[in-house]
Amino acid sequence: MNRNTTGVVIALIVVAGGWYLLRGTPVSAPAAEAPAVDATTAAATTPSEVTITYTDQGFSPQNVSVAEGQTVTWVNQSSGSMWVASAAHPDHTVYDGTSRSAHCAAGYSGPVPFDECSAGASYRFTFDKAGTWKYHNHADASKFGSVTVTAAAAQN
Ligand SMILES: [Cu+2]
Repeated sequence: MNRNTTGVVIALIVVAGGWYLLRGTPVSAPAAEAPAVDATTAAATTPSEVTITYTDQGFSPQNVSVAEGQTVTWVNQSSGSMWVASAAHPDHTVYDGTSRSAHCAAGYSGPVPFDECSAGASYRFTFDKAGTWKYHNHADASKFGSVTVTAAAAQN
């Protein structure tokens, strides 16, 4: 008798709990926000983040343009290693003037270098200098690309 009663009580709790949870489920997902289209900012429609994939064929897209302050993410989908680094191989001095032996050293406290400093599955870098910055895969310098950073437009 006690077992039966316990079973009934548990069944009721499960049913009531399920009803409660389902009752709280929205019937439809909230509508996605419509992208704001503003002719005055048409030139600045670059997404806030740009993703570059690295495969056995190289970086894709190979050349991208971003605005100052934007972040680029590289994702390794190749069968080998990816170590994104500023030109020029092997010292990687072009972006910030410091060499790999300096900016990849333990204890380095200067500006964040455009150098992954080791191979990894993905790498993110935020560009805060205008210019065209060439980079390559330090683990396979025959693979390269560029990021063109345009100065943020002055706001009136
Ligand atoms: Cu290199």
